[in-house]
Amino acid sequence: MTNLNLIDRISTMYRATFGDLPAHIVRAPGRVNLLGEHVDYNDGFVLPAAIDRATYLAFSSVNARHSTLAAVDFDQQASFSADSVPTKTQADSSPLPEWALYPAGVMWALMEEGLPVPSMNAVFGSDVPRGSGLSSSASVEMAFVLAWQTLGGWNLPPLRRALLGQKAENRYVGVNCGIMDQFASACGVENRLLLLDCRSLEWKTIPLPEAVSIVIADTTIRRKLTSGEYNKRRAACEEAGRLLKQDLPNIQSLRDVSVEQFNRLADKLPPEIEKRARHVVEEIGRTRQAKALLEAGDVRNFGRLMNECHVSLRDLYEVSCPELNVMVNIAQTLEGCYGARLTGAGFGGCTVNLVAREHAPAFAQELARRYESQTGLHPEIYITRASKGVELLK
Ligand code: NG1
Repeated sequence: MTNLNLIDRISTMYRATFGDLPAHIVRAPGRVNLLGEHVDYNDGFVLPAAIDRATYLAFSSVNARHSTLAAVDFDQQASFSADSVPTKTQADSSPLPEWALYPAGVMWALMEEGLPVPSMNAVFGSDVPRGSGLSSSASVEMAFVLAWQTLGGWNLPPLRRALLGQKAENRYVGVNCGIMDQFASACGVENRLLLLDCRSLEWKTIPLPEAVSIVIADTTIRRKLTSGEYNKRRAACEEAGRLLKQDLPNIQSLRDVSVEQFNRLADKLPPEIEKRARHVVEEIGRTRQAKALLEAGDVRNFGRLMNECHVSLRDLYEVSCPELNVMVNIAQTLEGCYGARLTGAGFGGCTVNLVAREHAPAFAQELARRYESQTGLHPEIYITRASKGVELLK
């Protein structure tokens, strides 16, 4: 579903800022992950979908040294060029504002690749909530990669564009994320889930049964200090891999350890490392089962895997928080709910729920009502659909 209101806002701001109408408009979706959490950086499998919330970018090429961007959501402008980007500064040598690191990082990654990156005037805005596990940053990156591709006259396949966005986020913004977010935003297909092997980067689509809806529930808790905790989880997984390699010399990462092997060797690991690694090994096991279940239309058993995933993220990986647990616990008791769990990195943000389509509106209403009465917080609930990946609308 295209957000015509937002397109109108960015176009109006574009005209107010630059004096004419934008030549192009790009839409780049956020994503929700149905299964395979915290396994993208362990070479595992993930099962995300692009969603119908997106970043919209209005832009035109400009014959100037600097690109000038305006962000409607921040009501701010930034301006940078090939010369200022490496030092994360603007045309006037002041530091880039945080939101501008994403487009500037994309410019940096494209330049590193030797791709032409013509200057642009641009305005962008997003209806993907920030910091809620729906990959608003990846959607901004994918919007700018496609914008510069449009102006630069080069043409890369979606997965290559996703890898460039990930490089921008890892090496320029400084967030050590896996490939899942940019992949989903770049490669989304309507009404399909995407199954990605994060090692080989092979992927296929799996139909989402007609009779189910994806419902996203935002706890409104914004994660704090996440990157520190996220990096600690990554380090624990690497440490587990290193220790298990003493008995399993052929493994490259936790992806190569079966549940049986892990059970046999688990007591050789320090307790906290064991819990983290158990989540990863078992979660990869769950994603291996998911494909057959979904292809057979067995939503009930797929939903059971989602519920198990939440318990594992809560008790073993320890990335949940009280509000996420309240949201999931309520959801799992409501009519029509097949599965519910936290989605994304955790520590706040959203849950993802698979709900029988006919029950979805009542589910959303009741979930909001009960969550509010238990926490005093007013949640946002979206009934969403698997949508198309990044696209040029105009
Ligand atoms: P979110 O919560 O959307 O930021 C993060 C990582 C993903 C993945 C998930 C956990 C970032 C930007 N992305 O997602 O790569 O590791 O956590 O599965 O940190």
